[in-house]
Amino acid sequence: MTTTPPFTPPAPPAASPEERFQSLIGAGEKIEPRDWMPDAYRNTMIRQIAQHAHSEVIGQQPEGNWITRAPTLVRKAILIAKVQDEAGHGLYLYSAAETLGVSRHELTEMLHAGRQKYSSIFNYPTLTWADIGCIGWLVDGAAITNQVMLSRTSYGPYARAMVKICKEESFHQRQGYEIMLALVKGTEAQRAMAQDALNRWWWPSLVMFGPPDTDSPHTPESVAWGIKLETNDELRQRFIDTTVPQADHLGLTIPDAELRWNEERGHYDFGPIDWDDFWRVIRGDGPCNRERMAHKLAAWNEGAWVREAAQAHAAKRAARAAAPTPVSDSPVSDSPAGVQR
Ligand code: FAQ
Repeated sequence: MTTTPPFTPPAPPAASPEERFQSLIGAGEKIEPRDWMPDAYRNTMIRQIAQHAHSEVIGQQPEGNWITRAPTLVRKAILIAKVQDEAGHGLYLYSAAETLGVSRHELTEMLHAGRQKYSSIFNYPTLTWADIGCIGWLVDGAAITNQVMLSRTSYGPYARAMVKICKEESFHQRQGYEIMLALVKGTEAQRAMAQDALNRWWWPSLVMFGPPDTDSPHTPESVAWGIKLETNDELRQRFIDTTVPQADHLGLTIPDAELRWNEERGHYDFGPIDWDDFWRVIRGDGPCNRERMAHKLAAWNEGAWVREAAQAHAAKRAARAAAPTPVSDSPVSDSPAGVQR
C-alpha cells in the first residue's frame, strides 16, 4: 500500500535584503548596524548624525565664551557642566556615526574641509549674559523639540543616543529659562537685556529646524525611511506653540508683529522668515562662521600631542597584551603591583 506524503506548501521566496529593510521600516522597528541598508540611507544617516555631532562640539563655543564671566560662582559651575554635557553629546553621536562604517577622524576632517556642516545657530555671537539664558531656553528648547522626535528615528544607535541626550537637554532648557526668569525679575536694565537677547535669538532659533518643507530636499526620503517622523515645518510650529506662552510668562515680547493665535488652526500664525539670511549663514557668511571654524581648527591642532600620546599609550598596551606570558617568577612590569600604566 502506498501512502500519500503530507502536503508541504512551497516555502515563500526568501525576502531580499531590500524587502527586509522596508518591512522593518514599515513595522516601525529599528535598523541596526549589521542590517542591510540602502547606500542612500547610510549616507543620509552619516550626514545627519555627523552634522549633529559637529553642532554639539562647535556649540560649546558661544556659551564657553561666558564661563569666565558668569555672574556668580553657582552660575559658573552650572555653565561649565552644561558645556561639558554638549561635548559628551558630540562623543555619543560620533560613536553612533562610527557604527555606519566611518571614523570620527574622517568626519572631523570633512568638517574642517567644509564638506560637512554644523547648525546655523552657532554662528551668532553671545554679547550679554542674557544670551546664555536664550541659548538654554530657545536653542536647547528647539533642539529638544527635534530630538524627542529623533529618539524614535529608525536607526537604532542614533535613536538610543537621543534618549540620554534629551534628558540632559531638558535640564539645559530649564536652566536657560531660569536665567531669563531671574533677569526679568531684576532691574529695568536687566529686563532690557533679556528682551534684547530674545530679539536677536528668536529668528535664528526658528531656522534651526531647517528650510521650509517645500525647499527641503531630504525630507521626503527621510520621512519615507522613518528617519524623520515629523517635518521641519511641523516641528517649527510645535516649537512656536510651546514657546510663545513661555515668553508671555516672562513678560517679554516675541519680535514678530504678525504672531497671533489662530483659533481655527489651533496654532500660532507667525510672520515670514528671512530664508536668504539662513542660506547665507549656512554657506559660511554668518556673523561668526569664520571665528568658530578658526577656533575649532586651532583647538584641533593644539590637541595633536594629546591624540598622539593616547595612540602611543594604546599601542603600548596592545603590544603588552600580545606579548607571550612570562615564565619567570620575577615581575616583568616596572609598574607597581596591580597598577596598569
Ligand atoms: N543649520 O533637506 P533639509 C543643539 C542643511 S544640536 C545648518 O531639511 P535634513 C544642542 C541640511 O543639512 C543642533 N544646516 O535637511 C546644543 C541640508 O544640507 P545638505 C543640531 C542646515 O537633514 C544646544 C540642507 O540644509 N541638531 O542645538 C540646517 O533633512 C545648545 C537642506 O535641508 C541637529 O543637527 C541648519 N539649521 O533636515 C548644543 C539635529 N537646516 O544636504 C550646544 C539633527 C538644514 O545640502 C548648545 N538634524 N540644513 O548638505 C536634523 O534633524 C536635520 O538634519 C535638520 C535638517 C532638521 C537640521
